[in-house]
Amino acid sequence: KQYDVAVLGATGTVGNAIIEILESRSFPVRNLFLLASSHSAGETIHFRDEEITVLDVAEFDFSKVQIGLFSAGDSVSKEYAPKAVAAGCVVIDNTSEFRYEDDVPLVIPEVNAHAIGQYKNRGIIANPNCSTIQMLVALKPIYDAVGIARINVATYQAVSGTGKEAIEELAQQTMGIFNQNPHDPHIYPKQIAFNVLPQIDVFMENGYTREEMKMVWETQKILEDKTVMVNPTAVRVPVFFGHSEAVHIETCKKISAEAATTLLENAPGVAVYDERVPGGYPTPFTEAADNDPVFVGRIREDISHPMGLDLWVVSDNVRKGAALNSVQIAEILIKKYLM
Ligand code: 11C
Repeated sequence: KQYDVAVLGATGTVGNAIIEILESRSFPVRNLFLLASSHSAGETIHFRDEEITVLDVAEFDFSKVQIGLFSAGDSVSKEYAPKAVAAGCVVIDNTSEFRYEDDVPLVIPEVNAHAIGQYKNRGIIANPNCSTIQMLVALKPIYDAVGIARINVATYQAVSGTGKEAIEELAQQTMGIFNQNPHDPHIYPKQIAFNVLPQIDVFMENGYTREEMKMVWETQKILEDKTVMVNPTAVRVPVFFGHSEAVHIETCKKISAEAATTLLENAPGVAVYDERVPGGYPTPFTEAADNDPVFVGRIREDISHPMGLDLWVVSDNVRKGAALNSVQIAEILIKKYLM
């Protein structure tokens, strides 16, 4: 069976990756409709053997499609997801607009694919934040085996998480430093080139940023476990593609580094790269960018805590953190529910 699919946000970083992944994974697309704001309508994007013209979402009739993959920002999803659902389309939404609503499933296929069936509630399936996705793909096998009481995580997040203009800002600032042609910050509050910014998204009343609180809310929702304590510090680094995370967990029962490694080697979506020699660990540029797995290295028992385990988790934030995760959800949706 084939499906008519709309990609909303088609000209963005995640939208581009969704289109490429639909093609490379041979998703059974009959007609692909590429949608964006009126500003980007009229551009063309290559898919299979065609050049497809991007349409203005405001003029699109969603009854033409069965599946909508949305990644154009919260306010766009807020406006168009209900319209698409009313027209009979199932929406897989990459924004945070519906993630925290109880009747909207929040899904990482390797972690909680069973929740996809709840799409019937509202016609919407939410895709988690990229930093949550890679962390939970790595932690789920350990959570299942020994339980996790607490997660302490520091992230090192690439600028592609912000979008195309941030990629441009890092490139311009980097070149500007060598050409003595400084490029002032526009997208970020301070220079990102050759710098590190301990702020992603806005500050909340409790002193955490919204990106950090997303990791707390989403972890508890996806694991269906409010007892898991999460303490994140989210940091933007001058990397183009691939988020890294130093993850420190306290398990409920002791697990050795060796046993955790064996679990991770057999876990779906995970690639263990942990050689304890110079360079024997995953990095965003060399391993993660343009690849699908969540890479895990530096697996070791925490010398400061009897139940502690440390991991280094790296993944392509645009692919597994967004586009690939959405397409994987769509694959399960069609196989299990829409066939
Ligand atoms: C970043 N994690 O790296 C963000 C981007 O809630 O889907 C994704 C925001 C989201 O800036």
